[in-house]
Amino acid sequence: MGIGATTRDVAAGEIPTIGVGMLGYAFMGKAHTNAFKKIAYMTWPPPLVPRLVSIAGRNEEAVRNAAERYGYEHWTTDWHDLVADPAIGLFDNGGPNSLHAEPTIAAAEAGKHVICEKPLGRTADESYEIWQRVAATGVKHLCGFNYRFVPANRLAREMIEAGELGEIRHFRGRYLQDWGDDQTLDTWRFHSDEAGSGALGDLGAHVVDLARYLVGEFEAVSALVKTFLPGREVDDAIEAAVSFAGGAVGTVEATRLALGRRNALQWEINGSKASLAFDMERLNELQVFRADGDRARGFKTVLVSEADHPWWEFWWPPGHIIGWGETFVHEIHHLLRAIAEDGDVAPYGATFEDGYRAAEVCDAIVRSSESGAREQIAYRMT
Ligand code: SOE
Repeated sequence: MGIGATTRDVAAGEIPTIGVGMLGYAFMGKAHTNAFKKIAYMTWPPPLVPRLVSIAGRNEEAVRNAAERYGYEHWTTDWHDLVADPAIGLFDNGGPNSLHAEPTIAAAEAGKHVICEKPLGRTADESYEIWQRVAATGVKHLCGFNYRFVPANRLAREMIEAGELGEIRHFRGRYLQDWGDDQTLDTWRFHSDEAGSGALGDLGAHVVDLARYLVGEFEAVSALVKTFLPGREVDDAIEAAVSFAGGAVGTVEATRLALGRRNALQWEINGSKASLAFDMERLNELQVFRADGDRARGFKTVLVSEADHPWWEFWWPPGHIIGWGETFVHEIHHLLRAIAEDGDVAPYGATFEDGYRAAEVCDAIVRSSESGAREQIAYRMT
């Protein structure tokens, strides 16, 4: 029996590749690399085939092992090598917050498209500089607010855009984790020089971005920033009462001390015609309430896994649910398509301007906690 030759759906070589340089091999290096590899065969045909050219990290043994594990062609302990490598067309920054600015700006100024994990910078000032310097180069830029790429959250955005909720009156969002209670843990996330802030930039920024993505721009915040653990340099929790430019009001909360809540990014939106609610620990489900007079009315659970649901053309038959890691597949696919087609990352992906605007809201939360007053949100424009 002959041995069949594999014939690709498209002639070999028709799908261009893009060389990837990855800064960071830990949590985000793993999540992003998993996405790069899956895009090549699960989002068929991919907009571009990611080629894992090189990975950079501070610890030589760890980064060499990561290169071998994931299949990067090269590894280095100096991120400058990624910026200088002509084979790299996409620079992916998954490093600590203190290492977001310089490498990302350098990569963009070397003509490479860039993705940078959230928070973009440690402060609004730093985020603004990153946005401005990178935008000036003309490369595509995406800030890693991956929860925009949960199918349920994209479906919610599309329902809101279609007017199915009516006038939006409330947004209440909270990101609850509990690993912050582990005082034996030594992570850059606990050091103010490396992280900038604690739960605020790490978790609160996600809530702020989702609020901007689903409801719109913030108008003002009245907030408290709280550190519980003795000797901790950064905040453990934030609580904010917020108003939106469109008239809605609500709350933003983030904590690393909600014992029992492992990764509970939860939001609820109440409109004049309907309400929606979501919980990351049940990420395939969207809770929907329609005030349409139905006697059996009440929140219903929509399993967001139908063929016509966002990104489900990549996956499985209905009900065969996906996981947290797939949000990065959707996110990076979105960027690769923008690169391949010279399209826009906005409005469904977060650009560096979104990264800056989230930082401006986070800075206002800190200012309000210090002043005890409500702080208005004012964005610096280009
Ligand atoms: C915090 O532990 C963290 O890793 C965040 O930094 C990520 O942004 C979030 O997606 C998961 O939790």
